[in-house]
Amino acid sequence: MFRLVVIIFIVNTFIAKANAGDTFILHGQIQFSDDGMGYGGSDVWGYTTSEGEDVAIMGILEGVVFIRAEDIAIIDTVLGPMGGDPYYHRDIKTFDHYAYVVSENTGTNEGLQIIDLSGLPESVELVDTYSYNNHVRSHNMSIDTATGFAYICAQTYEGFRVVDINDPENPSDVNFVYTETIHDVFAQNDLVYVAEGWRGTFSIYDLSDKSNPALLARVSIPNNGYVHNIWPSDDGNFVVTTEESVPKTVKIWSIEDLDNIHVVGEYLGDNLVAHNAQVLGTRIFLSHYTYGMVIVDYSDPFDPIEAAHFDTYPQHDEPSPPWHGNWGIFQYTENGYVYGSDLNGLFTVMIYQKGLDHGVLYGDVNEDQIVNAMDVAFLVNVVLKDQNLTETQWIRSDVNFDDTIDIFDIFHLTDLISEN
Ligand SMILES: [Ca+2]
Ligand SMILES: [Ca+2]
Ligand SMILES: [Ca+2]
Ligand SMILES: [Ca+2]
Repeated sequence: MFRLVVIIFIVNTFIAKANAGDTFILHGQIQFSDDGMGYGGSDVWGYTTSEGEDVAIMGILEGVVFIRAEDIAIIDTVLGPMGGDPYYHRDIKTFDHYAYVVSENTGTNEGLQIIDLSGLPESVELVDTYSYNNHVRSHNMSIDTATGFAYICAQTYEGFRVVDINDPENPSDVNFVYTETIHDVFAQNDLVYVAEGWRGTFSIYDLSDKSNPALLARVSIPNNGYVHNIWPSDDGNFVVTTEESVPKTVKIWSIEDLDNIHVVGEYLGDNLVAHNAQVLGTRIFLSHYTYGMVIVDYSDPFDPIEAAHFDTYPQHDEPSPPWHGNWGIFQYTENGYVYGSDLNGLFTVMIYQKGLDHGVLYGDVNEDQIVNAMDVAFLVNVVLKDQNLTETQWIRSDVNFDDTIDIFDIFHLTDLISEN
């Protein structure tokens, strides 16, 4: 009898591990050269070919490099400007079969680089560079892929350019939106979210009328650090902000009511300063400087938890500055890859598989550390028979967090199980 119990326990543990938590495994790395001071690597983005092959695009010392994720093979490098910026800031986005690159540097191929990706996975081609009214440098950009407009942070750090790229090889500036300060921008479906640096604010603009931008909201972050980046949730009900100052947290804000935008949850890694946040589904993907790459589960926005972590900078977890470690992270791939780019030129490919939301806590209604059909059966009983529950059971049964337990929790739990 004792032996049987032990065996069941082991099997249970195994199943629970197979279902709970995110899987985040190192696939491979490339160390690109730095400038001798430990800098050269900057942001990272990705592109999937029509054949379904994932290609990473990373800013390195000499420009941007294209790397096939599957075998970590270097495909091509497009040279970029290298002068005037000790951190070699580059920011990359894609639209149609093009990559667009901005940089803080001046020199070779300066301005907005337009790179044709139709030759991937074999090669890429720099089509042209574009600048407008002597605007050559930029810190960051975002492309609203739904509308074909690029929003490019001004080189003066005072606002953003509105650039029409519907004719992808022939961009044209159509407007300029002044903001007192700016560091980064995110655009989707004509909404433009702006991280406003030392102004201590973020703002949301409606750009449906390109000639008449409307400021929908501007929020002052109490006791702010340097407001570094902002990224909305897929449903647009939340935004996530980073502040590039020790020890300011990554913040999750409810923006459902634009007159009452407020923080609902916070996270901070061991090194006490995050860099960039990107959102996909119930996860926040963080590049977190010396702490490395982090995936935060915010399926319960009030209680975000670390779901996975990989330390790209094992030397230490010290706060910055001096700036070291993970600069960028990219997770919008087709084949489960997540890319990381580090300031010292290190490129990382991880294999990622999302686990159940919030570990196994929510949905494990019968408290046996597994979420499966038994929990659905339990929940059906609860709903049908109006069964009395302990407090813990009640919390776990409200799978969709709406403070009632009903048939929608059963639907939600069934979805959870089928998604995993
Ligand atoms: Ca960037
Ligand atoms: Ca570290
Ligand atoms: Ca269970
Ligand atoms: Ca519920």
